[in-house]
Amino acid sequence: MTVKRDLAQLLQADIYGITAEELSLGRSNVEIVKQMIAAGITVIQYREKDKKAREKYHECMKIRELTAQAGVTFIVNDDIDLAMIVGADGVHVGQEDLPPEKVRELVGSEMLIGLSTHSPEQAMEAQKSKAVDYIGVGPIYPTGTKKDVCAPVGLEYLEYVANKIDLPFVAIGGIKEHNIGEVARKGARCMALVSEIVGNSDIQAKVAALRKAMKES
Ligand code: 3NM
Repeated sequence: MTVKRDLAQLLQADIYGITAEELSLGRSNVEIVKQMIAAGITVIQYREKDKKAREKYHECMKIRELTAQAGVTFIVNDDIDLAMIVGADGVHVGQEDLPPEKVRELVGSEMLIGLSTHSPEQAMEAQKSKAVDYIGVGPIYPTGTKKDVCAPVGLEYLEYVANKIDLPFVAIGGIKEHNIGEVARKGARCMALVSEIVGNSDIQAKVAALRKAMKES
């Protein structure tokens, strides 16, 4: 079976960047994406809960241009229509969004579909569905970034996924420089961090420090 180009890239990524303008110390989502690319991040998700569709469209068009130039995989959170219109590489949905099989019908066979999961049952179901390319596994630790998320599932759920689920996965939720080594030791190779990256004034230095902490684990 051939692996989609963007999935192959995702499988190699150590850090998965996600935007959050309200935590970005006054910098725009586009500026943050530029800095993530400069830091060598190869998978970036546009996550924006507060803006209207037109503004999100303009931001995503710019981000698509920047990520395409840099060869970075671009994923849009939640908005399937937006992901399709801007030619994103993937769309990431949650448990309460449209079922992944239905998302697949809309986006076609090439676009990546990511699904947030929070329990072994949800991971099993994602694996069975065949429509999902990768899963998010979290929240590993408490997080204030995602408003409606469940209580932390801890490292136990991560270990379950690392040992029992065949899908590629991204660990998420409350991951910081001080605990990223622990997450790596439990079997995660790709980590998504929001506040720890966008909330830092020197994103390149922070990403380098995160990589070092992962390697030393
Ligand atoms: N999804 P931070 S936790 C966007 O568990 C998101 O599915 C989660 O932000 C999940 O790195 C989360 O600042 C927020 O804790 C992660």
